[in-house]
Amino acid sequence: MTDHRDTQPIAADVLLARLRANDVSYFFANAGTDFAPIVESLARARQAGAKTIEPIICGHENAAVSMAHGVAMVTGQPQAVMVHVNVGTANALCGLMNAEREQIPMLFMAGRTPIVEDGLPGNRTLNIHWAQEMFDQNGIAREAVRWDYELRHGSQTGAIVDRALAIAKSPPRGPVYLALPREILASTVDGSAISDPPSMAPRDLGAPNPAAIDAAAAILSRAENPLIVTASAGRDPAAVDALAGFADRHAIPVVEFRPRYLNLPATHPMHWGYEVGPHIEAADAVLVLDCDVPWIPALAAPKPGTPIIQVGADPLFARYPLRGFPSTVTIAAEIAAALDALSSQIDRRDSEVERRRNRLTAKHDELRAAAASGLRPADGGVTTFAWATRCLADAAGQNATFVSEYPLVRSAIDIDRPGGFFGSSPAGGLGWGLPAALGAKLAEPDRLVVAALGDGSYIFSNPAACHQISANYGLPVLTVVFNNEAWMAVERATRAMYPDGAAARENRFPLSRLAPSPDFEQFCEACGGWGARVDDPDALPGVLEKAVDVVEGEGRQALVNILCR
Ligand SMILES: Cc1ncc(C[n+]2csc(CCOP(=O)(O)OP(=O)(O)O)c2C)c(N)n1
Repeated sequence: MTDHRDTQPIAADVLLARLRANDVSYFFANAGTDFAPIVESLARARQAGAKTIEPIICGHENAAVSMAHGVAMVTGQPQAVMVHVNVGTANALCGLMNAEREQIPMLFMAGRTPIVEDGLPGNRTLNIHWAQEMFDQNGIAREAVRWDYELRHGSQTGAIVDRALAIAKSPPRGPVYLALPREILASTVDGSAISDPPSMAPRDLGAPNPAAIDAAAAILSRAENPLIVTASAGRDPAAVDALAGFADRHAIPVVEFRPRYLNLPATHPMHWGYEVGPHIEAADAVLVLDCDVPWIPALAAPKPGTPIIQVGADPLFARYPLRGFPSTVTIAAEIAAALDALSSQIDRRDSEVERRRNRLTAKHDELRAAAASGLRPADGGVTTFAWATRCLADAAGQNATFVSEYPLVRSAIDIDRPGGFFGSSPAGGLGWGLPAALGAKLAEPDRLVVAALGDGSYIFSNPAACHQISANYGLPVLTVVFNNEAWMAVERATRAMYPDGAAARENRFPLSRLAPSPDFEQFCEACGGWGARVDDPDALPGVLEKAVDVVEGEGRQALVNILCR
């Protein structure tokens, strides 16, 4: 029997070894004929008892790429994904777009159809090997990645893996794409590359520019009504503490606008909720922290001439074709570093700050009281998204991680723990939430992970693939479907554009209903999980508690299908 130690290494061996050497833990794979050298390499390593990267079989590419996203959003560490040639790339593209816009590092790989028609190990052997070749396979993914390459020679493998990961980890972080021809993966190589340490360190942002910090501090020192707006400052958990300290010390309110992370604990006295519209016009300075869209210009905007400070790894979002938000001072920096530097430069009298803090805290209390009132539906009423959120928050508790593909009503749930909340990428590619939650569970197996999804989003996630992965790898996640039997976003958009239009007048919106609604709970049950469907708002707390018990106590996945509006 051949064994890892007495067989000449192939490029696939180097690829897998170098992923491990770069601290990549998982290899999310949706395989095809292009994988033969990878499969062989994993089998050889297993027979030799060698440690390898952990392969995770994913029944759909969207699950693979979104699980890698889920692990990286929790740990900050890029993971590896490999899919089948051009067609697998196409299936994964939506997830890649999500990852790119949310600055999620990832090494995304795809086979490339064999280069030659015969004469080399790995050459073409199936009819698909002709039809799957493209003039530019990488071009499918190029707009959604930071860098791409096709491996040309086995001897390049180690250096290319190192380079790909160094680029993925360099801010603004993001996915990179590597195409892998079968002959190259199968080619024999010098084995020393297997044990080499990584050869390339990622770039970091360094200290923020002192002149820009001074200019920003001067603006904030003068302002009477400054406002902080953020979506993703909490991508770095250290920034949550930094922001909490900064907002408190200088008495500046914070709005989490369409947040993708827990940026500031909901109970922090400077937390002003999740809507920027009511506050933006009164602001006389705006500090934008890692936020691609700090307000919606067509709805409400700062007064003309208001100084705006934008901070982030890519503060002007250079990869967005159009983004016109002014930036009086632009600071490329990690959020925590920028806030620390700013904090010591802001100069305002303590008594003024104290007065402002009292006023802002009163407003915070008022906003929270308003959000907490009237959540419970009246007798005979239907379950609302806000009530479902409240019940879910109570059942899951503060230690849970919530992954929301839109439905969680953030003002109805107090999340205080950095890393306790993850929201969808602004790219908005649906189908992310459930596999991202599976990735979060893989990263933190002892934590309760909740996937909160619309019925539309759940269908987009390829539920059969996701529940099968959950069962296969022992990843019990609580899935909660906020089921309004519709694509309500489509209805809302039509109402907003045509408030008196034909669809609104008739209250019938073509292309937005998802009825009849399947018994989604049975999808989970079909994979050994527990499921329930509930429409009575009073029964909801009990059902959710039971579901949490199943996940936590029995280690089984569970799905609660909540009929709600
Ligand atoms: C891949 C993809 N296809 C289509 C859309 C367009 N889209 C945006 S929201 C939405 C409806 C989502 O339905 P659901 O999850 O049930 O949430 P609801 O709008 O009902 O609250 C659709 C189809 C999208 N964002 N992503």
